[in-house]
Amino acid sequence: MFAKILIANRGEIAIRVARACRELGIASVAVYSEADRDALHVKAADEAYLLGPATPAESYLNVAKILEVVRESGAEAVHPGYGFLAENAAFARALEEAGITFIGPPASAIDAMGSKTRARELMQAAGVPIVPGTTEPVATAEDALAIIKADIGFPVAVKAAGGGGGKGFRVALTEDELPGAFEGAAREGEKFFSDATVYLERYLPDPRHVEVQILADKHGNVIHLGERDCSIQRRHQKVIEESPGPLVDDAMRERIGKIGVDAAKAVDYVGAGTIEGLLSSETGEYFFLEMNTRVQVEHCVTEMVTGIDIVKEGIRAAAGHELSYAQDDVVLRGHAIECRINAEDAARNFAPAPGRIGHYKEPTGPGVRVDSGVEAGGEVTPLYDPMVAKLIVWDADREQATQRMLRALAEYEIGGLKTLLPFHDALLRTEQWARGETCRDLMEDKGWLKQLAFPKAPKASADDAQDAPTVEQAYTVEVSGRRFDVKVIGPAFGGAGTPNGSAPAGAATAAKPRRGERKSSGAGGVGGADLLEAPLQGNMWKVLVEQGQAVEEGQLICIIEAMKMENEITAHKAGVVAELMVKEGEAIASGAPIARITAAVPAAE
Ligand code: MV4
Repeated sequence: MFAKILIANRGEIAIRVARACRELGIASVAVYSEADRDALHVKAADEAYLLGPATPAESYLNVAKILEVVRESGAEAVHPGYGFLAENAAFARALEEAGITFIGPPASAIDAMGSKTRARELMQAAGVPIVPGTTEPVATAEDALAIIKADIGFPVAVKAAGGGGGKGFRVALTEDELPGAFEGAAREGEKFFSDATVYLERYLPDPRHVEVQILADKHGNVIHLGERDCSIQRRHQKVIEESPGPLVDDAMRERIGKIGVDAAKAVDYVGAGTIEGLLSSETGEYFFLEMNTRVQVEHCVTEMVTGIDIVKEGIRAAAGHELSYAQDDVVLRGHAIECRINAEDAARNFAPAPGRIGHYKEPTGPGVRVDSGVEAGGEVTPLYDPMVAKLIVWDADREQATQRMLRALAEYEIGGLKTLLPFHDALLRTEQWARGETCRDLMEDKGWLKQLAFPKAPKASADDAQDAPTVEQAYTVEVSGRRFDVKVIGPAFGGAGTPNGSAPAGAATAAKPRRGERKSSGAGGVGGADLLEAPLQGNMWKVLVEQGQAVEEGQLICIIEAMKMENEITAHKAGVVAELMVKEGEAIASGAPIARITAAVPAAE
């Protein structure tokens, strides 16, 4: 076994790996950026090294610097966690060449699965079912139309070959939508993966995202640990995961498990990996989508129902050990659910909500597991993933696990910033969740989400005005040299004397002007009321309007990418874009002007 492992990651997954190392008697080395000097993952490891400045490129993605720390620390192996360098074949190769073990599959397997067209070709050859479509890249929208008419039919999914996880994914329901979908997928592929190549798949209506957990060793043993259902997603980001899948019975588990094992064997996989696929709820067909060649965020639900430590098995496999389990040893017991606790505001389109964590208390008790990367006083920066913790519960069945999750969510106290805690609470109380549906309608419905985050806002302001407790405040005032004692009696809102120091949610939201919304108007038409400002810091990913264009209130103006999320910025009023102050690709500060929207067509200068 390794004596020392370097963990090339941060946050909850770095802590998860450090814990596995401790249990295996392996020394752990943390690395950190300047922004993470006081981070929890630094304390979780036996030693820690500074990589560099806060930006990922200068720290957690800095291969040269990480290799230097590997040498300096004397680590024999590197665990990449997920994200950052986890699926970077060049990094795996660089370690291999330096005689260091990469805790993951061989670089060739990362490469094979990295190109989605190549992966589809390989899977087809291995007898793994893929969504009907092309395995060859499609050059133009005209070529695509010919293939669709001959083979696939509409609706069709257009996907970037370098993509994955929903980036570069477009749908064309009809022929009219094909050129836009094709260009969109190609453009996004170029932007994110420097590869404009796209391929086509038949679009499946409302499928379930079902994935298979794989473990493989260097002796040719490959097993599966059953499935996870991750159908509850928002903009291709998973929000809630569970195991077993609500629609999967033993026979189906055996069928899709075998598909997963065949897929892993086809690329000589080693370690922990996941086959992602789509399960048609209509026909029960299961199709390979892609393979994630790393440990995943949601591995915990599988650990809870199988009792198998996936991270420890991955480390043991990398060290050349045989798997501790045969397929027959794997039994799924009970039901596990995971809620991702992101620092996001569900009411504001899931906008990132970075900040300093104030009060902090994690839930405990029977069947509850919290994998978190934060503590009281810790800073959540917009530079990294918004997921601050994962709340995982186990119970005998889905219904009881849901009740246990609601209990644990209620026990979880996170002060100082907005999180998805109230969102999860509301979602798990819906009929759709109880029936085991995909909740696609709920995830897309903006009105429902708004209601979620401010459940009592309109009612509270009306009720509280009547029933609010009153406070008395005594002042001494001086008028013309004479002193008087005065008492002021009024409602407890907003002033001193509110029980917990903050105004009720309804009153506070109503009173506080938010960025990007109308502000007090200056003189003339060029005042603050015209200005649309960036509600958060990030990167200008897409600008959808041009100067001089007429816009409706609520129309999409641009998309800012921050903390790995796309944030839609909409027009705060109807009018004309008199001035556009932003460009695609540039960094944007919080509060920076985006556009000036005036009521009338701007006069010629
Ligand atoms: C699809 C699809 C329908 N048909 N592909 C790709 C990335 C992943 N995050 C979701 N992806 C989808 N690919 C074809 N051919 C529908 C989705 C999809 C989805 C699938 C299952 C559960 C939730 C989903 C949410 C959005 C899109």
